[in-house]
Amino acid sequence: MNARRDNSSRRGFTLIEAALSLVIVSVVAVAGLNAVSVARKSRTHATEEVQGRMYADGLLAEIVAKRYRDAALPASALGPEATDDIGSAAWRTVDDVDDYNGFAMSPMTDEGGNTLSSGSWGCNVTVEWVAASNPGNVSATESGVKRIRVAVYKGNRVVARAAALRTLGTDTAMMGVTP
Ligand SMILES: [Ca+2]
Repeated sequence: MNARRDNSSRRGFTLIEAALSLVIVSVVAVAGLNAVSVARKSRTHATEEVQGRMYADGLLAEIVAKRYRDAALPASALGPEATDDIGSAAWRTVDDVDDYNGFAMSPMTDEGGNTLSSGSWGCNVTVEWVAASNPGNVSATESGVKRIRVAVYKGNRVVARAAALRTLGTDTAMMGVTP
């Protein structure tokens, strides 16, 4: 009698153990899958950040290579002049740094209109006058210094940012032209 009771209680305990084991295995499996998913996402983000950095640096290099301001209309406001075409043509017909103010594109293309990315990539650009003594302060009027900021995104995520200062004096030093 006693022996039978011992046997049945041992069998019941084993069932509880089995149930607990299943729960533990499930929890461990879910945790493992989550860890794999997080690692994969982080690797994807790291790869995208390298790619985003290339797009941002490439576009910034294109912009800073332009003249500081329009040669024919040096006193014009920030942004493209009537003779510039930065939006509708396949290629960008621009001649100065601030023609890119407000510029946005998706997918990424080079200056000649060649596609560099899928449609999930894009960017936007801001060009502002900043105080010569403090490039962190935006200036409402011509200061001789322009700050160019490029933000590259993929989907809804800003992947890379790049910025540079371009000065009026650089036109003479770098290009041999009178600004
Ligand atoms: Ca222009």
